[in-house]
Amino acid sequence: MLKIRDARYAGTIQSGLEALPEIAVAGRSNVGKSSLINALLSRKNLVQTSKQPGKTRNINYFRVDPVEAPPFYLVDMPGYGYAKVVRTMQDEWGKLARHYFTDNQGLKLILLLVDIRRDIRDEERMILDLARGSQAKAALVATKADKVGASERARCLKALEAAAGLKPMASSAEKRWGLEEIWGGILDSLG
Ligand SMILES: Nc1nc2c(ncn2[C@@H]2O[C@H](COP(=O)(O)OP(=O)(O)O)[C@@H](O)[C@H]2O)c(=O)[nH]1
Ligand SMILES: [Mg+2]
Repeated sequence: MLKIRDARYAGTIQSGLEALPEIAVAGRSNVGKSSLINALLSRKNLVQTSKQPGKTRNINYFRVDPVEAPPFYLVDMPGYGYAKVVRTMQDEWGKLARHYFTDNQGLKLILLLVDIRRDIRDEERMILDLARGSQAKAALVATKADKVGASERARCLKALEAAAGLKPMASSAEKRWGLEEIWGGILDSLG
Protein backbone atom coordinates (compact mmCIF):
# COMPACT_ATOMS: atom_id res chain seq x y z
CA MET A 1 0.00 0.00 0.00
CA LEU A 2 1.21 3.50 -0.82
CA LYS A 3 2.39 5.43 2.23
CA ILE A 4 0.56 8.74 2.43
CA ARG A 5 1.87 11.71 4.35
CA ASP A 6 -1.22 13.86 3.91
CA ALA A 7 -4.58 13.77 2.13
CA ARG A 8 -7.08 16.58 2.24
CA TYR A 9 -9.91 18.29 0.44
CA ALA A 10 -8.52 20.90 -1.94
CA GLY A 11 -11.62 22.42 -3.55
CA THR A 12 -13.68 22.20 -6.71
CA ILE A 13 -12.85 22.75 -10.35
CA GLN A 14 -13.91 26.39 -10.06
CA SER A 15 -11.44 27.35 -7.40
CA GLY A 16 -8.14 27.80 -9.25
CA LEU A 17 -6.07 25.02 -7.77
CA GLU A 18 -2.38 24.33 -8.11
CA ALA A 19 -1.81 22.28 -11.28
CA LEU A 20 -1.02 18.68 -10.37
CA PRO A 21 -1.67 15.34 -12.08
CA GLU A 22 -5.24 14.15 -11.68
CA ILE A 23 -6.76 10.72 -11.19
CA ALA A 24 -10.52 10.90 -11.79
CA VAL A 25 -12.98 8.60 -10.06
CA ALA A 26 -16.16 8.44 -12.14
CA GLY A 27 -19.34 6.40 -12.13
CA ARG A 28 -23.04 6.17 -11.47
CA SER A 29 -24.51 7.70 -8.28
CA ASN A 30 -24.13 5.29 -5.39
CA VAL A 31 -21.59 3.06 -7.18
CA GLY A 32 -19.05 3.67 -4.41
CA LYS A 33 -16.82 6.50 -5.66
CA SER A 34 -16.50 8.29 -2.33
CA SER A 35 -16.10 5.04 -0.40
CA LEU A 36 -13.31 3.90 -2.72
CA ILE A 37 -11.42 7.18 -2.30
CA ASN A 38 -11.71 6.89 1.48
CA ALA A 39 -10.51 3.26 1.30
CA LEU A 40 -7.58 4.09 -0.97
CA LEU A 41 -6.49 6.83 1.41
CA SER A 42 -7.33 4.80 4.55
CA ARG A 43 -9.50 7.67 5.78
CA LYS A 44 -12.92 6.96 7.19
CA ASN A 45 -14.69 10.18 6.34
CA LEU A 46 -12.46 12.36 4.20
CA VAL A 47 -15.06 12.11 1.47
CA GLN A 48 -18.69 12.07 2.52
CA THR A 49 -20.45 8.95 1.31
CA SER A 50 -23.93 9.70 0.22
CA LYS A 51 -27.09 9.03 2.08
CA GLN A 52 -28.69 11.18 -0.63
CA PRO A 53 -27.74 9.87 -4.07
CA GLY A 54 -27.49 12.40 -6.85
CA LYS A 55 -26.68 15.32 -4.58
CA THR A 56 -23.00 15.80 -5.40
CA ARG A 57 -22.89 18.16 -8.36
CA ASN A 58 -19.35 19.41 -7.97
CA ILE A 59 -16.06 17.97 -9.05
CA ASN A 60 -14.25 17.59 -5.75
CA TYR A 61 -10.46 17.56 -5.62
CA PHE A 62 -8.56 15.71 -2.90
CA ARG A 63 -4.89 16.42 -2.73
CA VAL A 64 -2.72 13.41 -1.93
CA ASP A 65 0.85 13.82 -0.70
CA PRO A 66 2.56 10.42 -0.70
CA VAL A 67 5.70 9.89 1.38
CA GLU A 68 7.89 8.88 -1.54
CA ALA A 69 6.14 10.17 -4.65
CA PRO A 70 5.05 13.58 -5.98
CA PRO A 71 1.64 14.97 -5.01
CA PHE A 72 -1.47 14.47 -7.15
CA TYR A 73 -5.23 14.85 -6.96
CA LEU A 74 -7.83 12.15 -6.55
CA VAL A 75 -10.91 13.69 -8.14
CA ASP A 76 -14.40 12.68 -7.02
CA MET A 77 -16.67 13.21 -10.02
CA PRO A 78 -20.37 13.93 -9.66
CA GLY A 79 -22.45 10.78 -10.08
CA TYR A 80 -24.92 10.25 -12.89
CA GLY A 81 -27.89 8.09 -13.67
CA TYR A 82 -29.86 8.49 -10.48
CA ALA A 83 -33.51 8.01 -11.42
CA LYS A 84 -34.86 10.93 -9.41
CA VAL A 85 -32.43 13.45 -10.84
CA VAL A 86 -34.22 15.51 -13.44
CA ARG A 87 -33.26 15.33 -17.08
CA THR A 88 -31.68 18.81 -17.17
CA MET A 89 -29.23 17.77 -14.51
CA GLN A 90 -28.30 14.65 -16.47
CA ASP A 91 -27.56 16.92 -19.43
CA GLU A 92 -25.56 19.14 -17.11
CA TRP A 93 -23.58 16.10 -16.08
CA GLY A 94 -22.87 15.26 -19.72
CA LYS A 95 -21.58 18.76 -20.40
CA LEU A 96 -19.46 18.84 -17.27
CA ALA A 97 -18.01 15.41 -18.00
CA ARG A 98 -17.23 16.20 -21.61
CA HIS A 99 -15.54 19.44 -20.59
CA TYR A 100 -13.60 17.87 -17.73
CA PHE A 101 -12.45 14.79 -19.65
CA THR A 102 -11.60 16.64 -22.86
CA ASP A 103 -9.83 19.86 -21.89
CA ASN A 104 -7.62 18.51 -19.20
CA GLN A 105 -3.92 18.06 -19.74
CA GLY A 106 -3.33 17.06 -16.12
CA LEU A 107 -5.71 14.11 -16.28
CA LYS A 108 -3.68 10.88 -16.19
CA LEU A 109 -6.21 8.19 -15.42
CA ILE A 110 -9.97 7.74 -15.33
CA LEU A 111 -11.04 5.10 -12.85
CA LEU A 112 -14.47 4.17 -14.14
CA LEU A 113 -16.47 2.47 -11.41
CA VAL A 114 -19.27 0.01 -12.16
CA ASP A 115 -21.21 -1.98 -9.59
CA ILE A 116 -20.07 -5.57 -10.09
CA ARG A 117 -23.71 -6.68 -10.33
CA ARG A 118 -24.54 -4.23 -13.12
CA ASP A 119 -23.97 -3.83 -16.82
CA ILE A 120 -22.15 -1.21 -18.86
CA ARG A 121 -24.55 1.43 -20.17
CA ASP A 122 -24.54 4.56 -22.35
CA GLU A 123 -22.90 6.83 -19.79
CA GLU A 124 -20.07 4.38 -19.22
CA ARG A 125 -19.57 4.01 -22.97
CA MET A 126 -19.45 7.80 -23.27
CA ILE A 127 -16.77 8.02 -20.58
CA LEU A 128 -14.73 5.26 -22.21
CA ASP A 129 -15.03 7.02 -25.57
CA LEU A 130 -13.92 10.32 -24.05
CA ALA A 131 -10.96 8.54 -22.49
CA ARG A 132 -9.97 6.99 -25.83
CA GLY A 133 -10.08 10.44 -27.41
CA SER A 134 -7.86 11.97 -24.72
CA GLN A 135 -4.32 11.41 -23.48
CA ALA A 136 -5.64 9.90 -20.23
CA LYS A 137 -5.77 6.16 -19.59
CA ALA A 138 -8.95 4.42 -18.46
CA ALA A 139 -9.34 1.59 -16.00
CA LEU A 140 -12.49 -0.25 -15.02
CA VAL A 141 -13.20 -0.96 -11.35
CA ALA A 142 -15.98 -3.37 -10.39
CA THR A 143 -17.18 -2.14 -6.99
CA LYS A 144 -18.99 -3.86 -4.12
CA ALA A 145 -17.41 -7.22 -4.97
CA ASP A 146 -18.30 -8.33 -1.42
CA LYS A 147 -21.97 -8.36 -2.43
CA VAL A 148 -21.63 -11.51 -4.55
CA GLY A 149 -20.18 -14.96 -3.97
CA ALA A 150 -16.97 -16.15 -5.61
CA SER A 151 -18.45 -17.89 -8.65
CA GLU A 152 -20.94 -15.08 -9.31
CA ARG A 153 -18.05 -12.62 -8.98
CA ALA A 154 -16.06 -14.41 -11.69
CA ARG A 155 -19.10 -14.50 -13.97
CA CYS A 156 -19.81 -10.76 -13.46
CA LEU A 157 -16.20 -9.81 -14.13
CA LYS A 158 -16.22 -11.74 -17.40
CA ALA A 159 -19.46 -10.09 -18.49
CA LEU A 160 -18.10 -6.63 -17.66
CA GLU A 161 -14.90 -7.32 -19.55
CA ALA A 162 -16.83 -8.44 -22.62
CA ALA A 163 -19.09 -5.36 -22.49
CA ALA A 164 -16.38 -2.77 -21.84
CA GLY A 165 -13.42 -4.24 -23.72
CA LEU A 166 -11.37 -3.63 -20.57
CA LYS A 167 -10.40 -6.08 -17.85
CA PRO A 168 -12.05 -4.89 -14.61
CA MET A 169 -10.32 -4.79 -11.25
CA ALA A 170 -12.64 -6.15 -8.56
CA SER A 171 -12.83 -4.04 -5.41
CA SER A 172 -14.61 -3.76 -2.11
CA ALA A 173 -14.28 -0.60 -0.06
CA GLU A 174 -15.93 -2.46 2.80
CA LYS A 175 -13.50 -5.40 2.82
CA ARG A 176 -10.58 -3.42 1.40
CA TRP A 177 -10.25 -5.74 -1.58
CA GLY A 178 -8.46 -4.73 -4.77
CA LEU A 179 -6.82 -1.61 -3.36
CA GLU A 180 -3.24 -2.72 -4.15
CA GLU A 181 -4.14 -3.36 -7.76
CA ILE A 182 -5.88 0.00 -8.08
CA TRP A 183 -2.90 1.79 -6.51
CA GLY A 184 -0.72 -0.04 -9.04
CA GLY A 185 -2.79 1.40 -11.87
CA ILE A 186 -2.69 4.87 -10.35
CA LEU A 187 1.08 4.92 -9.81
CA ASP A 188 1.63 3.46 -13.26
CA SER A 189 -0.38 6.27 -14.88
CA LEU A 190 1.44 8.93 -12.84
CA GLY A 191 4.70 7.62 -14.35
N1 LIG B 1 -21.12 -3.62 0.58
C1 LIG B 1 -20.48 -2.55 0.08
N2 LIG B 1 -21.07 -1.35 0.11
C2 LIG B 1 -20.42 -0.30 -0.43
C3 LIG B 1 -19.13 -0.43 -1.00
N3 LIG B 1 -18.75 0.77 -1.47
C4 LIG B 1 -19.75 1.63 -1.18
N4 LIG B 1 -20.76 1.01 -0.55
C5 LIG B 1 -22.02 1.61 -0.07
O1 LIG B 1 -22.73 2.15 -1.17
C6 LIG B 1 -23.34 3.39 -0.85
C7 LIG B 1 -22.86 4.48 -1.80
O2 LIG B 1 -21.47 4.69 -1.62
P1 LIG B 1 -20.77 6.07 -2.01
O3 LIG B 1 -19.31 5.87 -1.80
O4 LIG B 1 -21.41 7.22 -1.31
O5 LIG B 1 -21.12 6.14 -3.58
P2 LIG B 1 -20.93 7.38 -4.59
O6 LIG B 1 -22.27 7.99 -4.74
O7 LIG B 1 -20.49 6.74 -5.87
O8 LIG B 1 -19.90 8.28 -4.01
C8 LIG B 1 -22.98 3.66 0.60
O9 LIG B 1 -24.06 3.24 1.40
C9 LIG B 1 -21.75 2.80 0.83
O10 LIG B 1 -21.62 2.39 2.17
C10 LIG B 1 -18.52 -1.73 -1.02
O11 LIG B 1 -17.41 -1.97 -1.51
N5 LIG B 1 -19.24 -2.74 -0.45
MG1 LIG C 1 -19.99 10.33 -3.58
